[in-house]
Amino acid sequence: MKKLYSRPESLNKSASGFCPGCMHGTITKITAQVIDELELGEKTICCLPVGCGTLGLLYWNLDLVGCAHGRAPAVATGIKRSRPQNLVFTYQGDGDLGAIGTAEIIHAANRGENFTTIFVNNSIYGMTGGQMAPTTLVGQKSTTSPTGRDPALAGYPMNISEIIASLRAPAYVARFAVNTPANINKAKAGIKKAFEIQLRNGGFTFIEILSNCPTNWGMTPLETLDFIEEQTMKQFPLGIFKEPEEEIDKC
Ligand SMILES: Cc1ncc(C[n+]2csc(CCOP(=O)(O)OP(=O)(O)O)c2C)c(N)n1
Ligand code: SF4
Repeated sequence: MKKLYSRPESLNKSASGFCPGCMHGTITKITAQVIDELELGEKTICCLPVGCGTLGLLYWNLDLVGCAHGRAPAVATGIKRSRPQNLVFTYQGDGDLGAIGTAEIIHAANRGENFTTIFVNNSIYGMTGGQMAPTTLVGQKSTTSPTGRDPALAGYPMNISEIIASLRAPAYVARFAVNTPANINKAKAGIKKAFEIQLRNGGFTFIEILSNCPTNWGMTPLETLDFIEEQTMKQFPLGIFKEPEEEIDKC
């Protein structure tokens, strides 16, 4: 019988330690599937963040670098410039990328560095217990905004993809979600496209993926998927914000 589904080669055979229902596991899996499909497992270097994505140190069967909080784009810049033959990507949460690491991601994008960032936006600091992030929705409760985010005190959520797409250099900037099987497939296609652009030296590619945090949102996994559809997407609409001209010509 033909085997249709198996664990990607780019993942280790360890059990997941992500919380039950957390979509970090799915995003990790689809990224590993893309690396397998491109047969790039031996050539890929992943720069990991601080946050729940750090757990990837246990899961990825790739060359890995654990980076200081928010600094993965700076590390990826050095690696890709010195090893242009490798596929290089960062995997970062919204606290890591959109708060302490804002300078690193904006300037790497502005320089048009030829690596890919996978930005997992679950609108909260997951690993540290659910504090407000720059991406927390207006009115969304967190441990540091127990009555909901108040723009008068904390400002409005930051739409990082739109900010990056406003820069001249980035090649491909898109936002996906992983709340339905169809959206998971689209996110996987977006990751593949970003990697393919990098492989032909097309410049900086940025994939934002709307995700969840059942533990700190205080919801069941299924409730979080509805929340993404009904609330998160209002603030963070899905779409392609920037793509290479030749891709647009093909459409
Ligand atoms: C320099 C530094 N500051 C703060 C921390 C504490 N810290 C660890 S993870 C984290 C937030 C992670 O949130 P996010 O990036 O959204 O990832 P998630 O866990 O939600 O996937 C923080 C603030 C740290 N480890 N290092
Ligand atoms: S704390 Fe949140 S983001 Fe982290 S593994 Fe658990 S559910 Fe996922």
